[in-house]
Amino acid sequence: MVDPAGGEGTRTWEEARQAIRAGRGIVILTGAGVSAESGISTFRDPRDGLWARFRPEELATPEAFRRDPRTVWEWYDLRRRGVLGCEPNPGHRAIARFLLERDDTVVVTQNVDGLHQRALEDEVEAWGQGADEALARAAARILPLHGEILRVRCSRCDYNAAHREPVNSDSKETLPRCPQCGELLRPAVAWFGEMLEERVLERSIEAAASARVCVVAGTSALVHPAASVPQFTLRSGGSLVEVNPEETPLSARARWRFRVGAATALPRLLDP
Ligand code: BV8
Ligand code: ZN
Repeated sequence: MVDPAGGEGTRTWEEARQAIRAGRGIVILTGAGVSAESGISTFRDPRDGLWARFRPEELATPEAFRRDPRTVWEWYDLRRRGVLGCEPNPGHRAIARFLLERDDTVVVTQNVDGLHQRALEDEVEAWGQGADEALARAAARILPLHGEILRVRCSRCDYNAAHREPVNSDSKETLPRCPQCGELLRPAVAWFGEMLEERVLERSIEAAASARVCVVAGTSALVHPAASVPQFTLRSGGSLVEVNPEETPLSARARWRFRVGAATALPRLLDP
């Protein structure tokens, strides 16, 4: 009997739910697919016009920024406006509720859109006393493996700050400059060919290695080292739950696979 939501069957959903709820130590690895239902195009979604003009592999690199910082900033400014115009979807909200409920949960995200953090803020809005403290504790367990698009950092010194203003890429002179040293500012994200932030990667691997279950949602599992994080859960005897309408290189290793969108599957898997 195939479950109307696309899983292998209601029993399978229940099994996966039990494994997640019973497990001490849960890691949730998310990719662009988790933000797709918020209206943010994924990286490998050929349908979306945005990628017809801009190729991530060509622009999300330090070489592209050195060669043509204006076009790179034009692309990021477009994406930043898109992110600011979007809302967290039920998948982000379910992850946020689970993070708030379970202090043994870590979210390792490849997404730079900040929607996990915003979903947390939305979820605690209704809280009264203790909301700020709960929010801070949960937010510290969201690990932005590839950085954050609504932050900038200096391409020379250690300046790093939140930055949501529109960026005018009309000329090199209108691009944002570092207030400390005057060098060009760049989006505070990890580009292809760049090392990830050491401490964030270490914490992600530590969390995965001690997790009983790793939920892998909305990622094609093609980008490394992010795609190797779930391997650490498997190596220490834990299980994978995959949420993705498509097959991925991790599918064969997943004990449960749900071929439905994250906004449908995550509330069903994570809510009490
Ligand atoms: C590094 C920030 C050391 C920028 C990004 C080992 C093996 C192979 C390759 C490498 C390797 N080591 C290094 C490499 C090279 C490279 C790499 O992995 N290349 C890939 C393309 C082969 N890795 C690196 O360069 C990394 N650096 O390793 O440093 C080093 C240093 C020098 C030289 C060598 C090594 C840095 C990688 C970080 C790149 N930065 N983002 C920005 O965003 O602008 S990556 C970018 O891709 C995003 O973060 C994105 O999240 C990420 C991965 O893509 P996904 O999230 O998976 O998104 P995608 O579109 O691919 O898939 C979406 C999925 O969702 C699909 O499966 C779809 O079916 C599904 N879906 C769709 N709708 C839904 C859904 N799922 C659920 N619900 C839905 N509704
Ligand atoms: Zn500087």
